[in-house]
Amino acid sequence: MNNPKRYLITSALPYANGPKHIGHLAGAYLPADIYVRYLRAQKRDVVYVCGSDEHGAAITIQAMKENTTPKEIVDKYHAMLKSNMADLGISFDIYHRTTAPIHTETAQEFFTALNDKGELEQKETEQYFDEEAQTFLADRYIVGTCPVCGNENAYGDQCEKCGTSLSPEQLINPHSTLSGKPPVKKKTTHWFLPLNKHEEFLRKWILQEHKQDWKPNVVGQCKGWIEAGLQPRAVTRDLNWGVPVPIRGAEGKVLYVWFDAPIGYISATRQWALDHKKDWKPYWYDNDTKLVHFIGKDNIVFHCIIFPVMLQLHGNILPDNVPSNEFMNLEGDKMSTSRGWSIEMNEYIEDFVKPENGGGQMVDALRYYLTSIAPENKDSEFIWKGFQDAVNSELVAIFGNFINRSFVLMHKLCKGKVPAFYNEIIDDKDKEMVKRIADAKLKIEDCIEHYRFREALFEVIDLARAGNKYMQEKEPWIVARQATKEGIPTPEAQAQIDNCMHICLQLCANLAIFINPFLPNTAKKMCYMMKVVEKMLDWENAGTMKLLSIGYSLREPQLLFRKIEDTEVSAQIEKLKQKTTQIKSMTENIESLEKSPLKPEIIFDDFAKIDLKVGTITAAEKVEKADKLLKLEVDMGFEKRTIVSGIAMHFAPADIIGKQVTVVANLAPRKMRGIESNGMILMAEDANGKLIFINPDEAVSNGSVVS
Ligand code: B3M
Ligand code: ZN
Repeated sequence: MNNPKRYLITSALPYANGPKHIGHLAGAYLPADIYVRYLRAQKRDVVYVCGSDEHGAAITIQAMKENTTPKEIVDKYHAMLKSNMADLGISFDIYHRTTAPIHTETAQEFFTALNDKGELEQKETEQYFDEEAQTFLADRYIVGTCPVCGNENAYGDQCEKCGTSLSPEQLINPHSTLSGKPPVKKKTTHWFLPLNKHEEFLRKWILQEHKQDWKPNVVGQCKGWIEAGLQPRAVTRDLNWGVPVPIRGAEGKVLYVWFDAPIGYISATRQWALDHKKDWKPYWYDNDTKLVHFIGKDNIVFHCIIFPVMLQLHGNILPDNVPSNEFMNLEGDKMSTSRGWSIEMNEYIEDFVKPENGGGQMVDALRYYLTSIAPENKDSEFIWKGFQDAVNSELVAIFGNFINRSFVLMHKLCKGKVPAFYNEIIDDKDKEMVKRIADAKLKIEDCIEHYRFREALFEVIDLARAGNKYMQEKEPWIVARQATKEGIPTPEAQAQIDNCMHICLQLCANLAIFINPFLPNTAKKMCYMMKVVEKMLDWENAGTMKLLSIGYSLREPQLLFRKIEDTEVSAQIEKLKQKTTQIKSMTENIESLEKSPLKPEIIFDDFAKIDLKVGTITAAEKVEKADKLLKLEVDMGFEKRTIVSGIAMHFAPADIIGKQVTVVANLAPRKMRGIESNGMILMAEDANGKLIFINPDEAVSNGSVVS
């Protein structure tokens, strides 16, 4: 679709269930932002919407993990994601949320419209049910072995290891994530979207109409789905968190998160229109709107098959393209927040974006590296050393260097002003450079319009590289030294210098326009240096040599990028390793605790028989010929006790004197190695066998009762 009247651009709505990593950023947000900034520079009518996906089991399960409510979870992570995206320069026109009332209304209207048209099928089916938790188990509430790759932790809706989309029935050895038990089957009613009825439409729309302009991986995945035979998909769930199914008698049921989330694009557009006194309808109903969904590859089926069927049935426009990205790995392994092998957006912001660490230029440094390794056609890999190389040897040494040299020389050789340009003495090198700038514009446009952002960025860097080469060949500083009269360049020499510097400075201005969609902070800084308003960055100005007026004085150069030090690289790699080991040992701990079985139930009276009291260790010594035993003197407040404890392998006597401990005070005396022990000290033991004293949170008087 060329030259549409308006654009509606979306990025996948991230689940508000935790921080998101830079792989997400590179997949669905950064490319969309580059595209949108480019369109805005072109003065197109464009709205860029996104927001938090706040429904579904991803949220309720996180709430359980954090021992809080789904509402608290989405409030917390929505705020975090919104501010992280803003900090990294993602310029949404609106960052909305699916718990907003306007979303509920929009999603319910959508469902009702389809249902009233008879496009949904209501069916009673048998679904997995957890008898202990008294709840149906859908999606992430059920795990089992993936029938495709054998991953033992595949969810009821998807295997995250191989990406296969699943239904709970397909899982081998299914069990509930709530109780850990195998589920039973129970009858329940749900509404289904009969995808099987729309195969013809999908075949024609994707496999014929978009075969050429969509990415091969997207068309390929869709083809796989269609060929495998489309099945009716349940669009409702038995859950108490989500958009309620707007039908009487459907209480306790909500819309499936993947039904309501993409409608979030529509509700976000509605909210944006309300905020800006605009009409939202053309964006979703007028065929002259170009709708583009930016997503990661795990979301393809929802954006290319299910949502389009919904849109078509509802009378909306269809996406013109779904430029999905592959995954970005990290230092040789899959990026994963849960395993700690990731760089979370908030971590990068914390480590690099604070003003003292670089601020906006470090946002641009990340945007640069992520775009230069964007997983546009195949998985790619973030390597800290690669980040350092990209910044130091491309941004600093090529782009930053050209701008800096141009400004320094202009101040030195042209009195800090944009010099004149003499057509009469233009040579082949000048002509070539001027043409190169005009060509770059066309090339960059072509790349961005076809979602080839890496290539577009390389073209910008190549242009800066060409600028360095041009300057190096023209050597204006040598001209200034050689053809002088009384230390001042001759008029002929100055004219040559002026021509060269004029071209270099116009190139700087062009580079600001070209780099702007990718590195907006850098473009802004360049505008400041050139003393031009940001309006100069309008795309229509690019490709020309008339951006800076002759005689206009420019500022001193500023440093555009700083170098990344080796120590920063090693610190980040160290941090990554520490994060994973920490998470690994925590999980092992939990697993081993889960494995240690509970003793048989006791009644209160059993417990009440134990007299627990706080005491302070006043003396400690090793028991002779007993490696494990320490003889302790414990001040119990009402008396002093001797207690023999098997902790000698864990503590040095000197280290525990003065510690408060909990003592089983009415334990019958027992002789150990000839010493009578009067009581027992309580200890906790973690999965690695480490012992920790159980003591009061604050010092209490000895003899205090524990109950
Ligand atoms: N929240 C899944 C994800 O974060 C989902 C995307 C919704 S887009 C409408 O991968
Ligand atoms: Zn799998």
